Amino acid sequence: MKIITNPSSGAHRRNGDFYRITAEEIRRYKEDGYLVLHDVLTDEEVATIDPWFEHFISGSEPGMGRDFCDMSQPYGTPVEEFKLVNAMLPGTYRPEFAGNIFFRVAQGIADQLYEGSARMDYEQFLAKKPNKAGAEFAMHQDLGYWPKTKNTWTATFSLAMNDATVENGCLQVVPGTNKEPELRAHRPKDYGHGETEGISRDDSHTLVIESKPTDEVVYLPVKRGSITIHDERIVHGSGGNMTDGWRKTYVMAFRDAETIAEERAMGFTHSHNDTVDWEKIIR
Ligand SMILES: O=C(O)CCC(=O)C(=O)O
Repeated sequence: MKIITNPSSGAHRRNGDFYRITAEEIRRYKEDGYLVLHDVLTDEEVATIDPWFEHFISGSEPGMGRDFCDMSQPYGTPVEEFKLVNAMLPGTYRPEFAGNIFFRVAQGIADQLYEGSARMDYEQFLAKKPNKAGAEFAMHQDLGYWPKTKNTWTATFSLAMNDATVENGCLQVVPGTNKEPELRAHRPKDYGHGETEGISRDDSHTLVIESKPTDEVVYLPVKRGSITIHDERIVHGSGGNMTDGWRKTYVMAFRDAETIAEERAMGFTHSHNDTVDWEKIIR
């Protein structure tokens, strides 16, 4: 099992809301499609997000529709049976949460990666319940979920709200897949019914790809307050939670301002309540 870390990063990189990354890290991110940065937020800073996280993951925010769902099971799964709890767009539902410390620090890192054109596109809270082997996030490429746009670059930040470990289902990536010339085929997850015929994105938001025998997974465990960043093409996902505790992460994606405008013009906001015609806008 290969575990990737980045010991030279750490709290010494912070100055106010700014977290400095090195030219070598920018080069590596562009080459490898992912990056690990340690101690990006302090424990106290993450603690300011904790109550929001609990509020959304417990399903306490009213009126979310499909934006409160399980990413490992079909829409309509009873809440008490959720394994991989997903709350989309927390700062849209509660604007007073937008502009939080994670956003401010991540924006500064995104600006270093993409020289000033990066804007926040969407965010989500993900939480794997304890002892849920099925709380897997199926392997995918993020671009496989999204409509076709002229520009595709994306930096997706994932802040560990608690320690993410191999055992509780931390992020896994397949290095090199970010350089594959073609995006892999994605299909709706079949939830064990044995066939995907007739299953659409209206039934299942979760998409899956076929893994290749050459795919070599590496694991990105990170402590609370540390982050991973991945690009839009790298094959990634995460395993089930085999521990007695939760795994909690706060995902925030940055894209070019024009790309976001293009998405919105298609009616695509990353809300699972969007009523886009996938046949028309899928890549
Ligand atoms: O952190 C995870 O479990 C997977 C999240 C993911 O696939 C993503 O942020 O694109």
